[in-house]
Amino acid sequence: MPNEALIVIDMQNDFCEGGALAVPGGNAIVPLVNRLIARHDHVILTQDWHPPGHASFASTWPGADPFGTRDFPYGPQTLWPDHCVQGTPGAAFHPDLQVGKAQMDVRKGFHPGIDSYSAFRENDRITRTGLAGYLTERGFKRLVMCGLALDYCVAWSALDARHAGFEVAIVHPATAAIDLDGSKARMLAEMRQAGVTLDEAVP
Ligand code: VGL
Ligand code: ZN
Repeated sequence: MPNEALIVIDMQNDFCEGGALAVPGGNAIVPLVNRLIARHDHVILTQDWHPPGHASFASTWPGADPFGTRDFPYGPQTLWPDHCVQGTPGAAFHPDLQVGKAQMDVRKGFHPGIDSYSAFRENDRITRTGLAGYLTERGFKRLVMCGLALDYCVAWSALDARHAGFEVAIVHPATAAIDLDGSKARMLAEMRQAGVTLDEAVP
């Protein structure tokens, strides 16, 4: 479809088994994501791309624990183990990911004090990545999403894409979830409510 783009979210080493913030099942979806890449004409990749000492890292705050919550100027923010530090092997794409035909690579989370789950809007919900403008200028209307993590970066990206007026379908088997404190069920419900389609078959 000429007006459809595939958005592959954060298929980086740190989110796969062996990485700093490993999502269970991350490695196993690589072949499915590659199949989706092969079957789409327009492929866009995203990368979580944090500077060292990023505010979302628990290690930045003395006494704080990973997976805890801290109040940020923009609201409560989950703290994570250090991950996807700019230019490190953990921030690189999974070595088996077929990245060659990607037309765009969106990096997010590089502002030192703001986390960014969504590929469109950072966690302050104000700062833009520029992706909506890019997709609009290129005339895309329908977005197919896959990657990591289903209940964080994929979900937030899908919700923001709906908010920006795009049709959104997630290929459920080509995702994997962190599932922290019920986040998976919560985000699946929010996405359905927002009109995000969850496809159970991989085309
Ligand atoms: C992500 C937590 C922190 C994700 C990124 O890609 O889902 N999750 N940074
Ligand atoms: Zn991150």
